[in-house]
Amino acid sequence: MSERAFYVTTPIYYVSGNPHIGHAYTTIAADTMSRAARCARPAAYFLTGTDEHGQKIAENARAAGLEPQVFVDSLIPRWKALLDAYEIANDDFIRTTEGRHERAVQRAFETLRERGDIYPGKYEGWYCTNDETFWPESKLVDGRCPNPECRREVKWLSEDDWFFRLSAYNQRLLEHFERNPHWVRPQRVYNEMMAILQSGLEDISITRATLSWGIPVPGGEGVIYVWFDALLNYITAIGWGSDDPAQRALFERIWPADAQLIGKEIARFHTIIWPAVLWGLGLAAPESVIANGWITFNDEKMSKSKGNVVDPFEIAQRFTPDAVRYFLLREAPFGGDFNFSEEAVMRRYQADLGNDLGNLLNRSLSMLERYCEGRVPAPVDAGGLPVTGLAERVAAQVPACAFRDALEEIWQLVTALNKLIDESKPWEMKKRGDDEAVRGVMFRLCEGLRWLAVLLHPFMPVKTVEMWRQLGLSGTPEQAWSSALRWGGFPVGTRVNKGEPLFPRLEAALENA
Ligand code: ME8
Repeated sequence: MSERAFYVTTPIYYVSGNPHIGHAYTTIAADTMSRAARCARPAAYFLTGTDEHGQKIAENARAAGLEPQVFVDSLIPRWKALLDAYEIANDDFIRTTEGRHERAVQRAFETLRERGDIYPGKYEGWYCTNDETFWPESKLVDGRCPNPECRREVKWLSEDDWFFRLSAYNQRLLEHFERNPHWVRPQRVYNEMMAILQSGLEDISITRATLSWGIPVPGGEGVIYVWFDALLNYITAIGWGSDDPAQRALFERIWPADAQLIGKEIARFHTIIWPAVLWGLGLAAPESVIANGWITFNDEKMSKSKGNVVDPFEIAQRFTPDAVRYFLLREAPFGGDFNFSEEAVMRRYQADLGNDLGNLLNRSLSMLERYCEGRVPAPVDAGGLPVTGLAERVAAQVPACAFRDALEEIWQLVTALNKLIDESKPWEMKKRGDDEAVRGVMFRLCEGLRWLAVLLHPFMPVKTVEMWRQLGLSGTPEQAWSSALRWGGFPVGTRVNKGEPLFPRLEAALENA
């Protein structure tokens, strides 16, 4: 087990509008991963933030009649509120308009220029403002942006810019991909990136001579290209290029990132341009880049520009943040697309959470009160419950974003505990006067529920605290898995506090929707 903190990142989101459920999705996945890393490893560090430069934001600010900085400042509270709404436990929040980021980006630019990786040239070509991407003529589709989700008009640019020598890293990238076949996931995205590398890379323009909203090019005209600026957030936020020794020490301690979570549409930036920039700076590439699929709405990608979005605040309020977190991570394998509908959330809420988990807690504690005066009896063995190796399996699945597999593993324990009640029928044991057998079943139920609270805590940080409280346990379910998940750990004689159902039935109107 490595002593280095497990470093997890999300993309930094464009503050060109309000957040939607797609942004919440990647952030929830990263939060779950870092919470699990805090329990399964010595430490974790979790970064998220906002991308505040670029032409699109400048244009939206103009349309709103505001200066870009005033415009982004006005939107930030909403983006930060999203973190509170979903119990996100990030260690830092980086905004690309902060001085610490701007200074370090200029430093990175100067370093690469001194090393000859950045050189002056003339850019002539097409630019898509929506995607903030340069496209060669050969890639355009009917003269428009080739991204199938965009297809907007592109603008012709002809200007003196600075270029990054991406082509020089083509061979090293190919070798890196070949040597590390799992560093980009899912496999489909890895294959797509490999095909781009095999077709050959061209140098890329990394400044915009005619723009003024962005980080000024050191000793030059215009501003640094928004993607070059944005990618660097992952190192500037943890102290690369800082004058503060404590910050630089953080960087030394946690870089390279263990898992960089992104949406699949930005894989090229993160798996081709980003490692090349890092190598140019003499730094290591991240250990893994993992791309989530798209949340769709009526089979179309949900996006700010299409306006077909689900409000993450409303949905959290309706179903509770934990139920939405659970739904998003359980519904589809990470990397696959899936449709978002309230009906689908409701199904998971009622079946998995209400019936399977919530009722299990409720039934178990009711019986404990009835048969054992509400006190946890002495330990007995696990008696065939699927707990052997469970924590280890979940600890391996979560860092690979196999959230759905991990939840399915955990649910085997939920199912086994429900089956234990249904098959052993403690009420009949009691009638027969077999108190020892009743106590055995009761211990297994309580201990199993304690395991569930610990293992589910990274996924559902609020409801598991409530489970913990009802189980009468002290502290919180955020526990080091290696010591907490040893069968038999429930302190004998603990007095439980049966409470309200964990996932109460929701209003009938919604249930019939
Ligand atoms: O691309 N389904 O920012 P962005 C799933 N600033 N995930 C979605 C989603 C959907 N429908 N919509 C958005 C940018 N996301 C750049 C990133 S990083 C150095 C710079 C998530 O505001 C997904 O993670 O367009 C996607 O990659 C990210 O939000 C894009 O957010």
